[in-house]
Amino acid sequence: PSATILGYPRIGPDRELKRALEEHWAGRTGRAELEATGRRLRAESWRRLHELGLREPGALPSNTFSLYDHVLDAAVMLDAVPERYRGAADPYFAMARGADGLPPLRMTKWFDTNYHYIVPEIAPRTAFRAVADKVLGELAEARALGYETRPVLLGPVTFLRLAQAAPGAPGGFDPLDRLDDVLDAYGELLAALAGEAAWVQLDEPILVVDGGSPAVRHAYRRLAGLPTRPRLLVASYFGDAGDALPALAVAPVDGVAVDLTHGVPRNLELFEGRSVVGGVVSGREVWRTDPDAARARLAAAGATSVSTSCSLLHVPYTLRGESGLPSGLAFAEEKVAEVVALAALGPKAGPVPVPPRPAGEVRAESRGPYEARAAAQRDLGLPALPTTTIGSFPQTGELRAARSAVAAGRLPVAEYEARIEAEIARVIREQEALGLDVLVHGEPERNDMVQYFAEHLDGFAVTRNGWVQSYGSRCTRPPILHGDVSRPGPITVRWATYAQSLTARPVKGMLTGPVTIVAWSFVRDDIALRDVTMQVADAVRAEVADLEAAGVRVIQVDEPALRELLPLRREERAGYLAWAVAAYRRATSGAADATQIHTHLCYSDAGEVLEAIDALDADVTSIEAARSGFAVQEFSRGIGPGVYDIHSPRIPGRDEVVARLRRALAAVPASRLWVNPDCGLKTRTYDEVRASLANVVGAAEIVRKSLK
Ligand code: THG
Ligand code: ZN
Repeated sequence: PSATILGYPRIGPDRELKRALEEHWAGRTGRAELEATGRRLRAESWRRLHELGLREPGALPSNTFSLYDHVLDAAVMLDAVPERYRGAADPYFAMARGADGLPPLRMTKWFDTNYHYIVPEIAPRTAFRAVADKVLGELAEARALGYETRPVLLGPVTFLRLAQAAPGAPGGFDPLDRLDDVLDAYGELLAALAGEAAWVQLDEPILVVDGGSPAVRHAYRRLAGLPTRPRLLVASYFGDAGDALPALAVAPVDGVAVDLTHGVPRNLELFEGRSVVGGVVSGREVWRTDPDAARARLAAAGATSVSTSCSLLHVPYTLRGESGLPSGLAFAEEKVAEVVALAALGPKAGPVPVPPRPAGEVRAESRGPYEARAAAQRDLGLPALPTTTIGSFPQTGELRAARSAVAAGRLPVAEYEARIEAEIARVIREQEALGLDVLVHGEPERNDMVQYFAEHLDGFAVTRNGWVQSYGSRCTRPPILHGDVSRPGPITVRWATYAQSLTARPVKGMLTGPVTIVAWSFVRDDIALRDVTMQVADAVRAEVADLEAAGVRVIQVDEPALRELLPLRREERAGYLAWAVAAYRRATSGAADATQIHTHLCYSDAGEVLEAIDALDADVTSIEAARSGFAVQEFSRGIGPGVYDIHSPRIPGRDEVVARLRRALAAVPASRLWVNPDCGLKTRTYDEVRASLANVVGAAEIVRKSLK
């Protein structure tokens, strides 16, 4: 069989695109310099992929590069640019990031990955047309370098299903209502590509989520029925497309790509005689592929080509340059080599391994009832409407410099720790001066919280340069959870107790929850995710116990990724939420009733997970609410609806916060209402933080006086 991949990272092996973008946005470089960096990165990727063995015509994908996001690129390709952005100096970046006075389009998670895309906005009258310059440009660029590529386009059904209705669209309008008009534009694109490329790949990951069969059938009958077009490869990924395959198979598309990493989908026999691209090398995990299992799956699927399960966008570029990592890993380049090797070996019938099943039962542990805990916590001496913050304070340039200096051995550890203590002392003084009730140490010792815990737990490895794009120019370096997780010793206790030693007010210990730690890591796949999460929960539980023993009376265990791990398929969600809640409770239920447990979630449209949030059984939940009409009455325990939006530099007025608190008091009793910003403060400046928190504390005082 032949070898290919569905897509490749684009941020650059050394994050060259990130730097180029940020220089450009800062106004230090022009568009031409940015484009030149893009061209260099594309050329280098094709050269490297060719060198690794993707040599047949059409094996190399093109149009997988993006200056910001491939879904935004698809909107531009269809000219679905909302009118209000058209006058901006740069409409593309205005949609992505906003421009003076113009907020950006919404951003949300790309299926169940940690990548975020820009949500296109579709109106009943959006005038779609083909804008083919990017796709034709990349094709020509590759050809000039000697490569015949396969252009990759986001497919029409996924594009419309991921889009949102434009503001002002009539109620009941669904972007999918515009399918025929979008298909006209795809028809023009395919006609333009007909003489230029033998194959085009249309990405339809939506096929694995749920039916949408009529739209799929209709779309591909029309596109495959076009008189002038390249051959069409429809790519499904991120799961089992079995249910959607019959609808696709009735259309005369020329090939289908399927995710074979967790089994072989039903109904593939409907594609007999056509190309079946077998995605046996995971594009989103970092483990080496078992060649026997992969070959057995290729055989069972009747695959004619070997590929990755999805784009390699979700993994770092290469293991070269890394050290101290466990064996058995493969990043993007190593995965390409696996694809090439498997194609050379070919399929071979054999046993197909099944994914590991979770061990044992999940039981959610519990503490005493909320009322008993609230009574036991009364000696904390908190006023009504207690004020607090979510945990982080601004990270200064000096702190970041000190962290990299100590990592590089240029700064003695004792000197680094002294600087951290000085910063903690400063943050405590700031909070006392502001008059906050429950203080935090400010997290100066942490950069990314998940990275920080991974560095202090056994069973994790961290990379030197394993960056993965999160959105636009932003990246994370996901830790690799490869072994049994355990906690060799206390992690946060020394900083929390140091902070507590400086003040008579309660200091809140700050931990990350087990679900978020696994959601933002690459996780071993030899045992069930649930069982891995329980190991992490035990490590967090031990840290909670040590904090408590050291006299910390308030402990926050954040779970911002609780909703992120929600399975794509509806029928799997309840099962997931049950174990996610059990893991959180395992982490927190060892705490005495007198210890106050807080949690924080970074979103407000909790919708589907609202019950699960309640089931976490935290004494206090802080949640984003500043930007939405969040329903505080849904909570039966302490609740801190964020009183202002920290994602914007705007300082909230005191009266505005008073009004928010009064509105909240209409729905929750004063005994359960907390007063806090809607997220951590690390991305803000001290000036913004001081001014905002002063108004928050002032507002709480005013409202407190008017009680009773
Ligand atoms: N930590 C981790 N994963 C995450 C988030 C996180 N995934 C989801 C969400 N938050 C993604 N959001 C962001 C926000 C900011 C950045 C990355 C992901 C970011 N990164 C720095 C950059 O690219 O310049 C690098 C940070 C670093 O040095 O570690 O700003 O919060 N794990
Ligand atoms: Zn948050």
